[in-house]
Amino acid sequence: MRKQIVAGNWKMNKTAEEALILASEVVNMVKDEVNTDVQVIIAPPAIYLSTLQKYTETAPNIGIAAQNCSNKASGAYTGEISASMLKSIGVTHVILGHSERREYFKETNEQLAEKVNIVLENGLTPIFCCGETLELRQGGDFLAFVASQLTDSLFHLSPEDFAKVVIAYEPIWAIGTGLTASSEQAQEMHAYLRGHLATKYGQEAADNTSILYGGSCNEKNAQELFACADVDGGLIGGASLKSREFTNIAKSF
Ligand code: 3PY
Repeated sequence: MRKQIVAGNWKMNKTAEEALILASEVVNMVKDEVNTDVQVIIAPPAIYLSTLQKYTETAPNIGIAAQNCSNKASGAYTGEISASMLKSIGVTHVILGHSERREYFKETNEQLAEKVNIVLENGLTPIFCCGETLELRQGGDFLAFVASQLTDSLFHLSPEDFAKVVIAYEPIWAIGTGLTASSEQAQEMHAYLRGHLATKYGQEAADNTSILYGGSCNEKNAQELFACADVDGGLIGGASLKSREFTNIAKSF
């Protein structure tokens, strides 16, 4: 059985004090209200990971993710943070290939394949993001495009390593725009991607892979999205900055 997961991507938001308040509220609400079968992950800015990790380790179903990491192991890479550093402070997951990193920092599928490798080598779980632009969706070739992101960055993995990966489908046209994919659009893509995974790793492995939906997911639409057969939770942007709303989303299965 695959895991149900709700991960909050805080992006570049919150001061230190605000981050402490948000994390402690989320952890307390999740402990009190969310089914322990649901895995909840917060992904604050890297500067807060070490402090906030202490909060998250108080519950087994709460994890903490970095929003990115280097594709290099160590060395003269000014400003970068390595997977082994993240591991050493108790981080559990790393978001990789978010469309904002692909767009503003020009991350390529090849670099992301290296990041996936280094994250796995350090015993962390990659949350691998994929998704199409509005032009691609309107052009009709969007299913194959998103599948190729998985092929290029993940299909070199052994079945054992692949089994540790979480996938997040985030249509770029739905990120920060207030537009959400309809549940039919999300289900179509998730089912297609699961079928694509099955061609490489077999149906059982595909069925065991959690595929999250991201892109303006909020407390109003989460229930309908999470009810789709192939949607296993969400990667939440703006709505993860409000403890009440984020917890409500985690209760939407
Ligand atoms: C969004 O929902 O806007 C996101 O980008 C989540 O990662």
